[in-house]
Amino acid sequence: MKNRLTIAIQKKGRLFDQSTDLIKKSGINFSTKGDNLLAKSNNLPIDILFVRSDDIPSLVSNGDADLAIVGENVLIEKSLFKRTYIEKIIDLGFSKCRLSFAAPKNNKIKNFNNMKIATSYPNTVKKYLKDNNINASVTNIHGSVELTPYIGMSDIICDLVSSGATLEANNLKEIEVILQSQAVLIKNKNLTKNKEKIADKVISRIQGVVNAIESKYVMLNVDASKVKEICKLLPGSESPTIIPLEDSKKVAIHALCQEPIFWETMEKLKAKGASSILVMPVEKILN
Ligand code: PRT
Repeated sequence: MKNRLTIAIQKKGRLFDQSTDLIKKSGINFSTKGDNLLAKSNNLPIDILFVRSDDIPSLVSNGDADLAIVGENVLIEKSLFKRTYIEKIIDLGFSKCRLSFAAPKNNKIKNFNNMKIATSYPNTVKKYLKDNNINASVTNIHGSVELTPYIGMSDIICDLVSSGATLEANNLKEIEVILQSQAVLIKNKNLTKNKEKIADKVISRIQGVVNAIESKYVMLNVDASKVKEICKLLPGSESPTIIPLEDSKKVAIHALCQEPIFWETMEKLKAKGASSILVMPVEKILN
């Protein structure tokens, strides 16, 4: 594997689909068969490793994987109090969640002093307690954190929340968010020159896919006298293209908008006199 770049992604779970999708959209062809732990790309010198996301930070830090996709929550938990050779490269914008304290709904909590806290993120929680001068005990538990207050194992928990439905189903209320997280692309800091070259290509392609996610290509027609007003309404567009139309009073405006276009924006464009407003998805952007 000396001259092939290794990218580690989660084997199965919440990150798997979007991680494989992102890699494939970046033009790295590979096929996943059954329970294979390794897939070889057939168009680039790249291997994909399928592993547990918990193992990803140490694989990258040790150089067994060169790049990886992992939740930032896991990266922070594993990197606290331990020197790692990992660099965060890109916020990928998916698997967004937060690490929060939560308590049984009937529990009136004033502060966390002397509390028993159950969590799967002991390092992150201990750092938060230390930074905030809170004296509490932390118990590490890998699953079913939400049950621990009911069996007397904890007073409060600190767990990942996305929709809040799990807390609600377990009669718990969110008290305080201590970390916001999303999937991130990480890289080993000490790649060989050859691997660095391949990594640069992959990183630039992944950035191109991520940039494109929120971007839209907008085309519309408008009276030439309204161009300035219309351009002001196009979010995140640098320098729109203005094309004369057969009707000499009118022009077409084409713009790459690097922010979402909502119905409200389209309605405002229409109110300013724009017509034939087309909003199209963008697949990749290479800046
Ligand atoms: O791969 P490995 O087995 O080591 O990891 P894992 O078991 O942690 O995997 P998985 O697939 O559960 O989570 C992978 C990553 O997804 C996490 O590290 C986070 O970065 C991200 N993520 C995003 C989440 C959630 N949202 C999430 N809601 N991970 C877990 N949850 C759990 C949470 O722990 C709680 O039990 O979902 C429940 C709460 O969800 P809501 O929607 O009810 O609030």
